[in-house]
Amino acid sequence: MKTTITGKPLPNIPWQDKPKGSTNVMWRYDKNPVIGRNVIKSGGRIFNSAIIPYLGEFIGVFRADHRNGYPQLHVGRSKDAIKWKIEDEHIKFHNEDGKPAKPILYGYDPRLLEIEGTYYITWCNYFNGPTIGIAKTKDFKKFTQLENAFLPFNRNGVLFPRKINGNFVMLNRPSDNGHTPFGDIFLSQSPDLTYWGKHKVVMKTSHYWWKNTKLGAGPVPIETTQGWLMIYHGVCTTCSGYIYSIGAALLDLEDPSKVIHDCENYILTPEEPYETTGFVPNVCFPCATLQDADTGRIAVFYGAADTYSALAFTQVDELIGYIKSHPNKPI
Ligand code: BMA
Repeated sequence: MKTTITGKPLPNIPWQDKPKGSTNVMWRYDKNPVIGRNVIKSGGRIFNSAIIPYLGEFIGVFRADHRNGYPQLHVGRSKDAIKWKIEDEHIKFHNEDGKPAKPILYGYDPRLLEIEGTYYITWCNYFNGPTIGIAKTKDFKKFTQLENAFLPFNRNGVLFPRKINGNFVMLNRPSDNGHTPFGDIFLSQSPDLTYWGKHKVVMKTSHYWWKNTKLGAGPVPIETTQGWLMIYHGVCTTCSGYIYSIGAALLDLEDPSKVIHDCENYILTPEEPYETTGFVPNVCFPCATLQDADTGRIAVFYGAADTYSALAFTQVDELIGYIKSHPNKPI
């Protein structure tokens, strides 16, 4: 059975065919990285960022680590989702009453999506420690910050692109205050983006070594005819630190707390110099995809080595076939 993406055609996404002879199910853009160091005045490194189609072109919310060390969120625009113009000024939020919100101390690893005509950002926000911040915008000029979704500590808050059974649904990853040495993916639900509950465990770490320390949801899940395609990061611990690889699984369409297929293998792991060398070596951290429902093409936008932004490609039917044929088996 051929798997297709449930969504709109988007023929202008970045794309390159798989290199001849490649055995990978996800392959890199040959001109990576697409964002290098020091492209804006305020920040040296732009990575772990989120992009979406907007008015026939592309827009994004980018994590820029500033010269004072704190990450902030910046808007960026692009005609082709490859060459980006990122604003020097970071986003200044308003409260729901229209008054300027208390400036955020830090914001990182944003995810971005549209639900029913409103754009939402979720990110890791300081709230006496890291938790999940939420904001909305209609025009990427005025941003309204909502209440934080959870108590600290939590990271990798990723909303589904539509309500499911009447609720907003968010994947998230309870954590600690530092470089958390554990972490499973949970799911929480809300009728209004303020009150969150009905928490469920979605996916736990695995005995397979590349994902035996912690997991975190990556881009906004992609709806397909076979289930929600959840691209995630899996982490292992080595003598010289964590290694972040990219994995993929399918979740049940009606109850996405149920994993219907998960894969024993990573689909991308740090190999290229821009992934293995940088501020934090050996990190591939996906935060967004662009996909074309007509062809099943998926472009994955990922942070590399906490320093660069990069692109990789996959095709939905091939990827889901790969997940199913390499199951994450229990010991
Ligand atoms: C995680 C987050 C990510 C980062 C990763 C690797 O805890 O802070 O932003 O990419 O560590 O340093």
